[in-house]
Amino acid sequence: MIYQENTQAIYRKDYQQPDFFIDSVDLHFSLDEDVTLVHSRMTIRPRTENQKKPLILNGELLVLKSLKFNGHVLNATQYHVDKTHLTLPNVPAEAFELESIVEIKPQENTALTGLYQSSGNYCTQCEAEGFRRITYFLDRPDVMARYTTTIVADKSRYPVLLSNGNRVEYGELNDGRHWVKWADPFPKPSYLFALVAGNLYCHGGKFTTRSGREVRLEIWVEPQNHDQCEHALQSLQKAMRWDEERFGLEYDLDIYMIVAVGDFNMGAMENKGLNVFNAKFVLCRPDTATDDDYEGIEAVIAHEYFHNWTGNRVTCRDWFQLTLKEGLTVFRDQQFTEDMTSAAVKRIQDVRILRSAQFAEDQSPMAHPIRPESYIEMNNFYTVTVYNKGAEVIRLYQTLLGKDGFRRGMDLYFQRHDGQAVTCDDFRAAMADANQVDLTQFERWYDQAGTPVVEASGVYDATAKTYALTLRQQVPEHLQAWHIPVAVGLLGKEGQDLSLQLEETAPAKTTQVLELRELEQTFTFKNISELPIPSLLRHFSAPIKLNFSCQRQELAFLMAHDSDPFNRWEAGQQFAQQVIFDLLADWQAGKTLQLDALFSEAVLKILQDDKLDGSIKSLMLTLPTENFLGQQQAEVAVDGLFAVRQFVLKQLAEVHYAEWLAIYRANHQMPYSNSATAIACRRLKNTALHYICRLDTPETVNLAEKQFKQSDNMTDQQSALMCLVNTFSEERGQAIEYFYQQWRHNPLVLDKWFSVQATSYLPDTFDNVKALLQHQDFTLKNPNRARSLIAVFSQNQAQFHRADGLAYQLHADIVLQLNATNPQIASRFVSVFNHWRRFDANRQALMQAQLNRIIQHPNLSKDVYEVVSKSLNVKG
Ligand code: B3K
Ligand code: ZN
Repeated sequence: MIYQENTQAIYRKDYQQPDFFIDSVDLHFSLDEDVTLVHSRMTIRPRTENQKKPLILNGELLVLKSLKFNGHVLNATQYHVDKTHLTLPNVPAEAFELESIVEIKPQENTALTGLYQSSGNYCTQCEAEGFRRITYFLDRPDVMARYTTTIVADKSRYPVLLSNGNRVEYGELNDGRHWVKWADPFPKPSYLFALVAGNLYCHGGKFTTRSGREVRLEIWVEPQNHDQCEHALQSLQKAMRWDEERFGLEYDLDIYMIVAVGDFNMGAMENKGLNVFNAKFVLCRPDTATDDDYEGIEAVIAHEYFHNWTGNRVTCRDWFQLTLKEGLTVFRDQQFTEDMTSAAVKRIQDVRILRSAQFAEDQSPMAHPIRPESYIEMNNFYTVTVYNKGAEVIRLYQTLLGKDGFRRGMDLYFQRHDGQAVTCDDFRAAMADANQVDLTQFERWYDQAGTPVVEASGVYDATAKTYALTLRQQVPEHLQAWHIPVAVGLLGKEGQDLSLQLEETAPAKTTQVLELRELEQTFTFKNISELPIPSLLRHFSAPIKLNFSCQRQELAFLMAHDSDPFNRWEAGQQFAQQVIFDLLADWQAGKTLQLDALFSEAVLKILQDDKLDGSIKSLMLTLPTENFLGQQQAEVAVDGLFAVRQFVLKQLAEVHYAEWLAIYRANHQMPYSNSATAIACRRLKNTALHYICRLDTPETVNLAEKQFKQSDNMTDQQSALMCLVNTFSEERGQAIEYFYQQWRHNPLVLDKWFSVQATSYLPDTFDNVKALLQHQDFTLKNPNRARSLIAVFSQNQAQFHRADGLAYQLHADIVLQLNATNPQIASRFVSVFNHWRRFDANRQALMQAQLNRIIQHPNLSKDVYEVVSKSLNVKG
């Protein structure tokens, strides 16, 4: 299904308003096993009077059957069709109606964009540019139309027919088919269009808005999954309530539908009134889904719901503005989760993702600002930079303006732009105007790629009782200083927060937000009566790298005392990192390794701290990942990092064995529930089990095996399986087989079975992955399954980056296969090679060879072409 792709870049600076608008579109789908007919009738209006512009509609993989202009059939000389457009050279300068009939083949659609089939049901994915694979249209977000949609299909095979808005009419035909007509009263861009047809079960509920309107909620799933919907429904209800309370935003239609499908390229899609979801983010039951799955579902349901205002009611003018809706909506879902669970735990998890994935992207040839300047394939820009760094940038507004100031900005944004397609500048202007502040310099967060680096140093003057903190940003030559809020606290000898005053008149606080705008600024705190230990960048107040040289004693102190839980965790991570890098130097010099006693003692203090919440404790006991550690190096020391990290884990397991066991036992008794307390117990217990199992003795294997067999929930079962998979025991193979037999008929759990094996750090992992590729249940056609094995393995640093390059070769083979069937997934997978320049010469050469092989492949999709050409730095 690949046609010769146009690999020309599109630039933000070239944006032009559309020449035509489409005010309304009436769609009619006739779904048949062989071909689907799409009939569209559009009312089109030129943007300006007397304009003489051709009408150029987007369309791909469509077979045009007929075209009518104001009711008259057009002959082939009156229009032009090519692979990507339908052009009408002469159209009048007033409103007209255009009617087309096209043929499409959803059952052959393996790219999963446009209209396609999943488990025999029909569904759509139109963002970013999939609608053009359904019918000819002005497929761009600044063209907003009112839609009506009629779906006709066989009643027995497709009893459920859904689209956006309200169901307005329905009926039956005498040939066994039936039809339903939907009308969406809200004008929307084409990327929010959705259609679903199939045999689906409805888990229903309701929500009463604060103004008293009753909204019907429907979760649609394949019938066998009927008992896995309640958590999704409750998550939706919580999100709806939260958005009313926090932002004053109410839902606007009488019905809200979510459909779970098994084959989906991403997490979910916020289509107006009819979200389509990857089943992974809907379905759960205690025995099939982990605690992290439950939290993921709540977050993604909330995210898509929040888009109804940030994305749908106010949408993007063009795709360069993607972060306008995504950064903002991710920020909103993060705040929601912080409120529903624990602010500190959520913040730590978000920062871990930001650092491991987004900071890495900033170091790669695909680095881009949150508002990119150009793209070849838009789908390549649904990135951690646009999403997660975008969310950090939104958080900066809130940190600078306060929660109330941020809310004032949001209110003004909706007041000004409801129903419009706007830009990031419009958002920034609303924030500035509502708070009467100047946010000109703030635009650099949108313009400049890269992670800002800030150096901090402090001077205490005992006589003057002042502490002067100097912050210096390292700004690359072609860039300018960022506007960075740095939240700061100072700790006294007893670990207490000191009261901080910057100016005589300003109120004293224990955390002050300093605004760094210049290359270098010094902030002086008064009345500091003892030498303080600074706690910098509290709650991770900006997406930067902060360098501040800290003694190990100070890190241990912060780790034990900081009142900011994020920084308490951060101190532990920095401490661990220092320890690991020192050991690495020893390892490289061939010396015997010995674990730092102060570090081991600091870990013990955490283990014994009864006041610490189990979730935080478990995060504090988790070492930085190999991926993250590798990023801190000029050249990733693949084997050394692996060896040293394993050494530290095993040492900690041995030295504190009694404590781990005590923690395990104390937390193992708790019966299953979905409460925060029970989740915290499971997290802590399973962290302990992982350490215990490092010893790989008959007793530790036995402990894991018992938990594996006896647990009544997937969190515990999966954790135990992961422990066993990393042992050399006989029980390992038995557990793998047992789990397979137990769950082979549940695709989402079977994905876990593949993933757990792909994450193993045993030396046979690559061979095992190769064998799993041949497994009867493995397929590249299903994105979840492909990710569960291939993407997961490619993140297993030591095993994927084998020095013989065999894993690279296998990975490239798979990328080329996927290139022909699902370019979006292929392009995601190939991105792991973006980091090739960060490795040693041997691995560089091996990865580069694979990239060269890929780029020479005929019929490369533009998705893959863009990533690989940037990676190799190919011009043109
Ligand atoms: N807006 C969609 C992502 C669409 C990705 C298209 N390649 C999901 C989300 O961010 O909510
Ligand atoms: Zn989103």
